[in-house]
Amino acid sequence: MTQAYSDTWLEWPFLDESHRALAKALNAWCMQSLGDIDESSVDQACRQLVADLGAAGWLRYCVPSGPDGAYGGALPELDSRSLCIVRETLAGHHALADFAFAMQGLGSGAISLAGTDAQKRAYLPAVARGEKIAAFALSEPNAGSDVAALSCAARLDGDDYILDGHKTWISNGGIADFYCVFARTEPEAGSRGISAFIVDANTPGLVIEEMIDVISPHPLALLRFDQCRVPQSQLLGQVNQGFKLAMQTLDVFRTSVAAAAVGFARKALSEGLVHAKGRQIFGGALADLQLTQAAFGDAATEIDQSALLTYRAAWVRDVQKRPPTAETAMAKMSATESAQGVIDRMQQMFGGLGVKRNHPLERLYRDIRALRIYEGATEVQKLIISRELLKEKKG
Ligand code: COS
Repeated sequence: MTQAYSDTWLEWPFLDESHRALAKALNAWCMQSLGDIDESSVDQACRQLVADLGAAGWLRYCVPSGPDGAYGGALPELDSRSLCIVRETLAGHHALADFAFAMQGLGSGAISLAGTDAQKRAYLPAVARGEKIAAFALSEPNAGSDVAALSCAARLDGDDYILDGHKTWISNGGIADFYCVFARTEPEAGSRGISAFIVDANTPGLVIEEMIDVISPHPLALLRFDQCRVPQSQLLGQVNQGFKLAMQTLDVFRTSVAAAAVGFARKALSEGLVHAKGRQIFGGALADLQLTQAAFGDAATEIDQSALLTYRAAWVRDVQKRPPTAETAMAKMSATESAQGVIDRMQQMFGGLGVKRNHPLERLYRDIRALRIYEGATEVQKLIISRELLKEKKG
């Protein structure tokens, strides 16, 4: 039997047998387990998804395995290609499932990269089992793209740090068990005066000030730190090195945002193809029209371009073992921007149905939008790529 074209990407040289097996096994699990998700409460739906993904073992790809498996991960190191395969596959089934997986990884990523052995043992196994929900708290009302301008303060008081300030757009805010919080430990020192902390959700002084409703609803909150006392043992990595830790964490997880975008785009194309073959118009099938065929030609090519950039970036980190900063930024920018276009074009083919509430294309149209913004907007990715190039050419 000839292989379906839409599966051939799994044969690309960036991936190995373990990735191919992972994609197939996860896809089979999704078909069985992600059919009926009760979304009447997104908070409850996400808690349940984290528990289910944990029980099935998929969250083990969010953390490293550690000595004698002590950190609970599937592999010795975070493997970007596995993270991408999981997100692309989940995104092709349900955006909330992708979200639940992604945030376990991003929310604990700074611990995986820079935590002490004790911190890793305390948090990572529970993240991998789906028993602790993780969150990454970097953005502030006045510091999003310009994140070095953040002002949430952490000052040393005896053996504790005291945190004061706000964090916003915090995914899993309100349902998380702990937050990796980036706060200013050195006033006036810009990016060199930021440190990271693990703050347990029940710490007095950590207040969920507002739950934020967005077009593709998921748990999202504005947090307030009000004299929030955190022991020094919760400092994550070196003092004043938090900005670099945030950037390194994003270098890993931004690639997986690109993969999720590819998953959404593939789903849109697949829905469009089925629809165009069945829909009768002007005495034939919608698929017979050259305008329809042109849309498919563009969509399939853009999806492969994005997927190639995505798995190239993941491979650079996993196999070449060098920081994939520029490659990741290219993948994130290209995949999220082009997925929005692919989804829009496929939605157009459905006419009125495509904008009907909860039609698969209507959902995808909303689900993709935030990916062009979160974990570094497209405009920031352009800056990152260009800085990497200019660094090489000293004027
Ligand atoms: N890995 C390691 N170190 C990095 C790094 C990376 N990917 N990127 C930057 N750094 C280091 C730099 O080398 C520099 O180090 P020194 O102080 O030793 O010179 C330091 O961090 C500051 O870097 P830079 O000068 O480039 O910082 P800027 O303030 O100009 O910020 C951007 C650069 C815009 C790229 C950064 O703020 C950014 O990524 N913003 C988007 C943030 C984001 O994704 N927000 C969403 C939050 S999650 S939803």
